[in-house]
Amino acid sequence: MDRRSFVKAGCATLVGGSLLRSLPGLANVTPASYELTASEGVFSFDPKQPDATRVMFYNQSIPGPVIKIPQGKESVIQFHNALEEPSSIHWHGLRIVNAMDGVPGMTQALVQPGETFDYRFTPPDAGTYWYHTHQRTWGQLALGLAGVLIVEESHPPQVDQDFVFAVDDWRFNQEMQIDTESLGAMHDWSHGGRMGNMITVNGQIGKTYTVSKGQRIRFRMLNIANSRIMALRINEPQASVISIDGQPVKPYLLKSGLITLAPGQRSDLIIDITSDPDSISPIELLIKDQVYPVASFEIDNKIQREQLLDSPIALPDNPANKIVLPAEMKNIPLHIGGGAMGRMNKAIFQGKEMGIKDLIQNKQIWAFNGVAGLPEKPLFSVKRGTAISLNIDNDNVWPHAMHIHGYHFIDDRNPGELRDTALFTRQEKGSLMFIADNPGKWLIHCHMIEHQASGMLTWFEVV
Ligand SMILES: [Cu+2]
Repeated sequence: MDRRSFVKAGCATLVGGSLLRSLPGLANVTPASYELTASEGVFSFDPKQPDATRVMFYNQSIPGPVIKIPQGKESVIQFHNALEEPSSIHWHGLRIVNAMDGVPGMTQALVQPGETFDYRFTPPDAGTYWYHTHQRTWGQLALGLAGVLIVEESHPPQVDQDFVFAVDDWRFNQEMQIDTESLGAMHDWSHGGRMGNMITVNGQIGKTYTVSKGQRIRFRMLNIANSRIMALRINEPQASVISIDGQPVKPYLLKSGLITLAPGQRSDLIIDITSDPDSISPIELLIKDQVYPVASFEIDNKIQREQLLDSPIALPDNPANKIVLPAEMKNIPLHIGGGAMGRMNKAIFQGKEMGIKDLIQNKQIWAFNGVAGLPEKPLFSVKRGTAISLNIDNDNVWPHAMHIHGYHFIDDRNPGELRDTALFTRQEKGSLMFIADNPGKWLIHCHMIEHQASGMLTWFEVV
């Protein structure tokens, strides 16, 4: 490739002439620099359909541009708010300084319309992460304010292609517009959250990935939906998990190609394509006993190699992988109550005990340890370096995706992996264990965003 076509190809990765800007060649002296502008506008989820849908997006793209930043080096992401309402950006899964965590009223002031905020941080761990609004998330995320963030390894495994698969769930009305009338519906908030009627991958209905037989691909899968748990099936038998929520794991082959991602969760796969040339290998979403193809590998007529690669696929360890938990930990019980068909009849909200009718009037229906919504006092306050075991009792009939800001934890139900978001099914118990070594104020919340909005959030402090 000559320099000119290289530059052209490089530009083609900037979705829709976006404002994403990097400063190549200066990375060692000046931090990598990007601009993200949140605005309202129109977007076409189906390129064949002229119907444009009103959305909120970053850099006029859904999802927002894939931001690639280096591991262990400072990056600056300049956020411009061109919305008509305040916003902020949270960097999901990144273990960064508290002031950059993007939680309005806790780690920063709201970014008002017309304002700019510089997010400046050094990600310690490589991997697949994402960014999204953390203001009125149940509305702004449902309208599109999310994107993928990749922290690049200095020595990534050799692959032929590196793909992003960001699956999302939208509720459209008859006019192919996002159903905004049902935003905030208490029925959704008290049940499983807002479920959509249209699945997209990378903002497209029926996304296709062109691959060749024998190719090795890296497949970065993310669930960026408000509330839908995605049970997915890859129809390529040589698909191995190499990382979970950004952190490397000992590679293992997917069983029957099945992978479940709760909202907020990610998994990187290495897939060696075995399907024959000129065939289609669908990626399916399973809902009860129904199967919905949501994307596909289109195998072209070339053969990359006759024999599949057998070179190692393991990722290098991140600093997060080196954390060793002590035998003694501070136990923090976290009882989750409420929701439809629950037994909760009262909870404390904004310092006042309320019956269920008053709670619902305040749009609250869930409680952590009997407290709905963000409490004034933290769930716990500890000295830096304290080992924590957050003992979760999901005492209700709904699944929840529990997310801890700023940390990765070991889940005693799957101690071989690190996560930042853990799924609890109805009545399930489990302990999320980590060392509270990063000072600041950090949120714990359900990543079914409607549950977060209706009570499921609290915070802790590390001093
Ligand atoms: Cu939940």
